[in-house]
Amino acid sequence: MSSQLTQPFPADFVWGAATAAYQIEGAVNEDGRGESVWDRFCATPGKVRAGDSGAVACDFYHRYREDVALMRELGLDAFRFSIAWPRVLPDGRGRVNAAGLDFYDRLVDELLGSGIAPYVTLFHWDTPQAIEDAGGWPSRATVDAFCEYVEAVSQRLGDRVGRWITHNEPWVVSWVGHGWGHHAPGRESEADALATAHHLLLSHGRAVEILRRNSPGSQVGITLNLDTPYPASDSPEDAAAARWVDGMHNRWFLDPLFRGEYPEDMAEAWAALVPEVRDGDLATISRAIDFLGVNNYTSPLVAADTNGGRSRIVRRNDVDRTDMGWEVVPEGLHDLLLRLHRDYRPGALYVTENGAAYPDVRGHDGHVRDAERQSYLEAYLAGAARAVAQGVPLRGYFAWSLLDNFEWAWGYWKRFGLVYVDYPTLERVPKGSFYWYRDFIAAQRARAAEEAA
Ligand code: IFM
Repeated sequence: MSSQLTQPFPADFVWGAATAAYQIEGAVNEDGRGESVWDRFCATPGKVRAGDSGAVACDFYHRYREDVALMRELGLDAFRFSIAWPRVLPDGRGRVNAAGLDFYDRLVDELLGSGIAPYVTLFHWDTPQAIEDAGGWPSRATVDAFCEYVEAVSQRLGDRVGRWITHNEPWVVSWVGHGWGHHAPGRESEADALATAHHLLLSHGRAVEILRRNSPGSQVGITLNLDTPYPASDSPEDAAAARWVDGMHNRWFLDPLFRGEYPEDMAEAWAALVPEVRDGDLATISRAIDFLGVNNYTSPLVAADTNGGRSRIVRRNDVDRTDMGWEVVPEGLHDLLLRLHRDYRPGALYVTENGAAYPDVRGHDGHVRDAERQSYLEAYLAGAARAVAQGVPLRGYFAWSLLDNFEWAWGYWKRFGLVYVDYPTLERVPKGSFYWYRDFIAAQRARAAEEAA
């Protein structure tokens, strides 16, 4: 049981772990899967560290039964995974590949048979290359293509999937993939980034309507990567800089989703870049959803940029860092949850990702000791528990990630898993944090049962 946690989580709190298709599945050329932008990006020299790719990854495509057994051992209530659009529609649109859907059908049944609820993300970044070639997310036509894909998936799985997440981290897709080119498809255009953001949001709203029709009774949400930008001082300049970062990371997505409008200050600043927003778009984007998924790892300290920029991130010297260099700021998650509840009132919230990379090694005795990850998780869970005690309707928590996996442009160098993956053999080795999380979940359940008795 956590030393830091003072408040217990509610009895019906959902305990989970999260993954994404391209990061774990491998089998990129099997059963009719088409090419994705990540296959292409990985094959482009210099884009991904050490030339790594998701071609094999954790081979989850073939080993999912073994991994579901690990989830059972953990005592998970839920597993969050994503569906690869190019497995379902290899050409992006048109022909549906039944063999691709069969895989997810088998996975969903395996989970349900194990008492684990599937939380399905529809888009976790693997756009079909054919869609990119036709204009990609900066093009409005991709919204229609995404809807075709959502129709196909929800017609097949809508009877058994109870939780749908339309998109994962549209900010990352927009800025990291289209604005700065560090992720697939590698575009470097601010206008493309903002067009992508609008089309992702619009496709989310359209998908909500499709999912309600094809998967009645299910709950639908979206996952955003959000943080708490703290001003570095009390000065109005630092406050304005933190507000800018908040606008870019958070409000640009939250305001249209929950208020049906883009934030005025940001829209003004980006006036020359924003794409066409047609009548009705914002009503579609702000269709009612059942929950907001929150991915949070760190929170920045922000100061005014004296070199003429809008803001500058200040390095903290008094906090720990993960192997990504990300600062460990658990109060950032607590403050974020409170702020989301106060300002946007989503009916329910889930932490759909939280976790840390550390340079794990397997000891001579075969064990992986990752005390730092355990402390990280304990501290963030304590922050989440405080938010629940303060009235935030947080309904579940998903650790990122079940397995070490393909960490995008970092390749296999960064390990986020509760389970160590020995890539040459693909052997799974539960880390210390795996056993800690298992015991933590069990202790939470025992405490809730005692209170109910
Ligand atoms: O691995 C990613 C995941 O795909 C999206 N959220 C952040 C994780 C860690 O970088």
